[in-house]
Amino acid sequence: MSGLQGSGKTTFSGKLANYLKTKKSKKPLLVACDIYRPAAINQLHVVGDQIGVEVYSEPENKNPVQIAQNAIAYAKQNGFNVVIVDTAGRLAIDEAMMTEISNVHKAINPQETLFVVDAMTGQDAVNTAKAFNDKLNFEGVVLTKLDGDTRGGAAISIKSVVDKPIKFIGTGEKMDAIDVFHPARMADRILGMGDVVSLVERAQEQFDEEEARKLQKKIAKNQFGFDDFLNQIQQVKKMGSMKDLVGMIPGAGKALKNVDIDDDAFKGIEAIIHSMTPTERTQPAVINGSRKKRIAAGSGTSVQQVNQLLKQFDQMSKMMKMMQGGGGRKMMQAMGKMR
Ligand SMILES: Nc1nc2c(ncn2[C@@H]2O[C@H](COP(=O)(O)OP(=O)(O)OP(=O)(O)O)[C@@H](O)[C@H]2O)c(=O)[nH]1
Ligand SMILES: [Mg+2]
Repeated sequence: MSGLQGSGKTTFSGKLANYLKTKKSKKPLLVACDIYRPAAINQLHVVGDQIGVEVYSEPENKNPVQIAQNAIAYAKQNGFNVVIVDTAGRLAIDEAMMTEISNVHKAINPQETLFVVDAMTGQDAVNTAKAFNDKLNFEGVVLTKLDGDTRGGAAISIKSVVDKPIKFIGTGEKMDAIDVFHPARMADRILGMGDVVSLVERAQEQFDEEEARKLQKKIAKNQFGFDDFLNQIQQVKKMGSMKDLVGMIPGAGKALKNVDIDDDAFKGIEAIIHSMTPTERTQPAVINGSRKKRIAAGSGTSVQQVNQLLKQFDQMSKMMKMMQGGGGRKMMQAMGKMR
């Protein structure tokens, strides 16, 4: 096991031993080669006790190469068929420590050398992986702490930089929180995030600061009218089709897979606004019964639809006004009433 300090080597060593013992009927031996951190040996013993796997350690020996070699000999004599060597965490820039792990590696010539990396470290992990790979030419990667918010985007980068497979993922602190790596699942996970990123990017592309400032002034002066509303709809439409946009919301794509999203959800609203006179657009209050009838007829909608839009517009205007005043609490109250 190789990797940075705190990446999860010791925890994963335990998880792997447990996995091999319970799922693959192996008899593993854990080896404590971290001679630096005072409690490291003890930590591995605690892990070993938890899963009922023997731990080989030499508390007095300060030579990890020797300890590893002795452990292999001990394993051979005592009927173990897998030896898992836990090593001390080290920085890739620490030459002495990198030489040490390289020496352990050469001395015992393991069938598999795994590079353990904390999924939360992001792009830094890529550089580290490269440095360790240059030294050890490891067989595979273990991505730990994938139970957090992290999406594991670094996984793809590591794969492409060192061209080594990700073999396992760690998804928790407990000994059974280990999974064999499934590329498809990871892709889903990463794409879930990537789409939100593109959604935000698209919104930013359409966002015009100058326009936003003007709009803010209008709202403050209570001058936000249907023309501005129409404008906002155009902005949203520029971001792409409704189906595309909804698909970018994590989870929504799957949930709404079979739901037909009307790509022109705004069509009716636009038609209604287009049928209003300039006065009606800036002062919706003048829209009385006969005007509503005229607007409905002109837009090919019903008076009911016109009413609905007027009501929504009214609520929206009120809400915007409150946001301007910084009255967050008032707004929440208003929203409560709306429901
Ligand atoms: N949530 C979560 N925590 C983990 C996971 N793997 C390890 N940890 C935690 O991360 C911390 C560091 O784990 P260790 O296994 O001690 O890491 P290490 O690489 O051996 O650390 P050093 O020996 O100090 O270099 C511990 O608190 C672990 O419980 C994981 O998959 N998920
Ligand atoms: Mg450790």
